[in-house]
Amino acid sequence: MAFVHIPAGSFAMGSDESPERLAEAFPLLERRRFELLADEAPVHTVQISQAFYLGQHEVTVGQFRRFIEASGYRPESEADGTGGYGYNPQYDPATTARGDAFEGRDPRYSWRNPGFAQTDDHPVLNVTWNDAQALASWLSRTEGHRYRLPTEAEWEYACRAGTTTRYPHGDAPAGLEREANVFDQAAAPYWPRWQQHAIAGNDGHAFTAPVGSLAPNAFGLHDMLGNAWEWVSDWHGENYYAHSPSSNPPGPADGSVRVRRGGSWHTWAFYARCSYRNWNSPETRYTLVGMRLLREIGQR
Ligand SMILES: [Ca+2]
Ligand SMILES: [Ca+2]
Repeated sequence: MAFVHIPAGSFAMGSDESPERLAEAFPLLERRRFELLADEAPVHTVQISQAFYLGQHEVTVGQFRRFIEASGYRPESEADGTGGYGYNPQYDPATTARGDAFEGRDPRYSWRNPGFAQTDDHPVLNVTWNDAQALASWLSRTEGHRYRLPTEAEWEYACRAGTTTRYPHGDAPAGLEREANVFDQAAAPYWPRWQQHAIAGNDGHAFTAPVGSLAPNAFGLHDMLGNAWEWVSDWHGENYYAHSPSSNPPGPADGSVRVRRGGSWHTWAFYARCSYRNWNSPETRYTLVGMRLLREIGQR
């Protein structure tokens, strides 16, 4: 697993763009979507006081397989017998109560199979927050360094890499295709009803891309935006930014859902902004959700 040295520093976390401004930038989206972003505000200065190493890439299928084989750990999608989610071109979201975009849960789907082809170099999907904890604990035990998920603040600091715009390259969705595998012209033909939400560019990948296929950010990190959503360590707190500590905020002390960041290969540009927060219960596994690990500096 390749890691990149991320220096200590400070940055402006979050976004307080008004619904009006966002509506101008994303004219195809309904207004209610812009009014559900209160958890991104206020923008606040955060100090990251310790340098750290962050995975240059999302954890891959091959890396996860080596963990499973060496440790004997059973991922939740297999251990509880309910499986994960997957892409099935015959599946119709209208047939389910929740209207999920993907078929599941179904034991046919797991980290081994999200319904489309993945090599060992693609990001692992259908892994839970608890699975990520298990991988980090096992690596910490076997390698003599402390591995963990990044905090939400560490993640956004690393994603922004010194930038203050919606995306590392700027505010416009145009150009995202060079740095992020998102819902683009390659993906649109598979999802005719959402075609108009695809970015105008083509990133070359209808589904996941092998990690590191797209351009890195200024820290040298690949796929922080797009490809697979990434679990972070924090519980989600709707009002957390208003009172979080300014130095190394660890997230709320408790909660019911864990944050994931960065969007995925299936995500519209609006939801692939650096500041966007989404969340799920820690045992959620999904076709779009993977992880990236942080390694602390020094011996444990
Ligand atoms: Ca794509
Ligand atoms: Ca990602």
